[in-house]
Formats: sequence, structure tokens, C-alpha cells
Amino acid sequence: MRIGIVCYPTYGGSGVLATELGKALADKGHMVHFITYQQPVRLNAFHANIYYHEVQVPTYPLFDFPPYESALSSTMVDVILNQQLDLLHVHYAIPHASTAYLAKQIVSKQGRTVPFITTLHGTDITLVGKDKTYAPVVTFSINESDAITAVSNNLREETYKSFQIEKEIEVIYNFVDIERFKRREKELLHFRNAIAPNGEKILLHVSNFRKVKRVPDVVKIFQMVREKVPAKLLLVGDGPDRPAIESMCRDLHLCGDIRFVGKQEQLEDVMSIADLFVLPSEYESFGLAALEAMAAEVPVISSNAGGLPEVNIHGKTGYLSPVGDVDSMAEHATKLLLDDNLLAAMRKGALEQAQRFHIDNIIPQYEALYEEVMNRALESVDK
Ligand code: GMT
Repeated sequence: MRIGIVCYPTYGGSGVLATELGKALADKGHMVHFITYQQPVRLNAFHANIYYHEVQVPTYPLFDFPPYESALSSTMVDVILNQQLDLLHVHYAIPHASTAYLAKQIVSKQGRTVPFITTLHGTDITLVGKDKTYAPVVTFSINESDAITAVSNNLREETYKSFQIEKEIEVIYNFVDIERFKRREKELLHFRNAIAPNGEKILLHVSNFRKVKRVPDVVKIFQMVREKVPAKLLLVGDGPDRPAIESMCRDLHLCGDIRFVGKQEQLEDVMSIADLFVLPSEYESFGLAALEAMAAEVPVISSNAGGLPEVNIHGKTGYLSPVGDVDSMAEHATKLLLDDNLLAAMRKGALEQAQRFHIDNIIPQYEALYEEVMNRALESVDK
């Protein structure tokens, strides 16, 4: 198939997922065309079946807000027509679903039927999409999608609750490349020793440091754990809350034990040296970073928000606590880190659970959906 993938190219989970999906589809022989305003972060190696089309957004003195959506739709039209795309798969509804709808209408005037699939990822529904500024367009464009997928049951339910959706939303879970995240502790011992030179336990948090991630809770949890267990905290990623978190660490005199490592592409290396992954988010539709940690045998201490209970199984792969209950999260973390047998059992449980989301199980679900949507489109042309 010739598939156009549209996503945010940044470090966010939706862009990561979309890029990994495109790479996996290319490995299976499909032609994959990424259409984004900049090279997606995980699109970092040459692949014969992958093409990248940059959306150029020309500026003009009249524009306080350059019309990105028009530029994106026009690029989609160009790629559909010149690369003979069979379908478009857009990730994150805003504005990708409405731009795909427009592109579909434009090419239909030229006799081309190109269906589009919208994958809902999280805040496109739960935060931004619900806002009345966007809601009518989001509702319309989701309903106009030829197929809709959500990355968890929770997100599917939230979408039905928040919008008047007239179609079936299929749940296709996020996935992980188990081989890539396979724990390589011995190989990376030098890295572990550099972070924790005296054998301290390593807690890890990875995010884009937005409010929804509750990074201050990570620091509070760490502070409590560190009173009972010699430990270090690795903070990976960057975003709007980072300066405030840095001040918080200084105020709490924790700077010596907390390392900000910024954005990292080799997440599998960082995951490989961690003992616990901490994700106290206000909301997560899924929690892709937690899944990647679990694939590296890292148990997860998380909130029970959104789709997290579908990924992190309380007492098997880590522990769940109510949002904001840092005492409970710290208690769970401390208990785990002080009990080597329990930690070993949870590590095993984490890897077992990650296998459920193995890339090889999930990619065929997308391929089947593509086939179904293309067949339906062909049937509608025949009629
Ligand atoms: O919805 C967002 O906040 C953006 C999105 C992203 O691009 O980071 O994250 C969402 O999509 C990920 C991939 O499907 C999920 O793993 C994240 O849980 C989800 N984030 C939220 O729901 C806050």
C-alpha cells in the first residue's frame, strides 16, 4: 500500500507512535510518505520505502498567524496526486483530521478517492479538542473520517462522552518494539555507574514537562523515597515546566541527586539502567513511555488516570495510585526498591505485560484496517 502519515514531528508520544508505525509498515514492504512540518524525531535513518515531504508554510506580512492548515492540506493533495497514495493516516485530530478532510474533498474533484483514518491520541480529545474553540471542527472531522481509532478503551469512552460521534471507534493499542528496548544492563554498566556511582537505585521520568505530567509530583516522590533508599533521579525530556522544576530541586537541595538529561533519542539506553519509572500524570490516554520502560523490565509507579490501568497492572507491573497522592506513590516505590525479590517479580511482570503490546501483534491490526477502508472506498466508487 502507499500510505501517507501525518503527525506532529516532535518528541510527543503521538509523533513517536506514528513514526514507529511508519517505519514498521515500511519494513513490511509498504511505501510510507510522512507529511510533516519538520523531520520526525524518530525518523533518523534511511529506508528505501520511506519518503518525507516537508510542509512549507510561507509567511506574509499580512499574516499574524501563517495558515498552516491550508499549507498542510495543499501538501497532502500534492503527495496524494503525485505519489498515488492509497490512503492517509492522520495522528492527533487537531488539525490533522480537518486538513485531511479538505484534501480528500479536493482530490475527489479530480476523480481520486482517498480515504483517511484518524487516530486519536489524548489531549486532542481530553483537553484541547473539548475546548469550544475547536470542538465543532473536531467533531465534524472525526465523523467524516473513514475510520477512527483510539489508543485505549479509556480514550474511546472519553471521545464518546465529549463529542457527538456517530461512528464506531476502534481501539488499536500503542505498541513497543520489544527487541529494541531489551534490557542491556551489563553492556551499559559504565553509564549506570556514572549516574549512580555508589550503587544507588535509579528512578526515571520521561515526558515533555507539561502541566498534565505533574513533574513536581515526581520530585516530591523522589524526595520521600530518598529518605529511605539511596537513590538518584533521572529526568528525561524538556518542556514548559522544566525551569520551575529546576528551581524546585534547588529549593529542596536535591540538585546533587537529580540529573536533567534533556531530550534523548536513545531512550532504550536510559530505560536499561533504570530501576523504576515514575508517571504521576493528571491524565494519560495510554502512557507510551511507561510501556517502553516496561519492555526494558522497569516497573512503573503511576497514577490511575485515563488509560494507565490498561497498561500498568497494579501489583504485577508496578503500582497505581490516585492522581496527586504522592505519599502512596512514594510508599509503593520505597517498598519495591527495598525488596529485591519483589522488584525482580515486578520486572518480570512488566516485561510480560509489554509483550501484549508487541509491535508484531499491533501492526497487522492497522494493516487490516487499511485494507478494510480501501475496500470500502473502492466499493463506493463502483456504485
Ligand atoms: O495528547 C497528548 O498530550 C499528546 C500526545 C503526544 O503527542 O504526546 O500524547 C498522547 O499520546 C500518546 C501516544 O498515543 C499517549 O501515550 C499519551 O498517553 C497521550 N498523552 C496524554 O493523554 C496526556
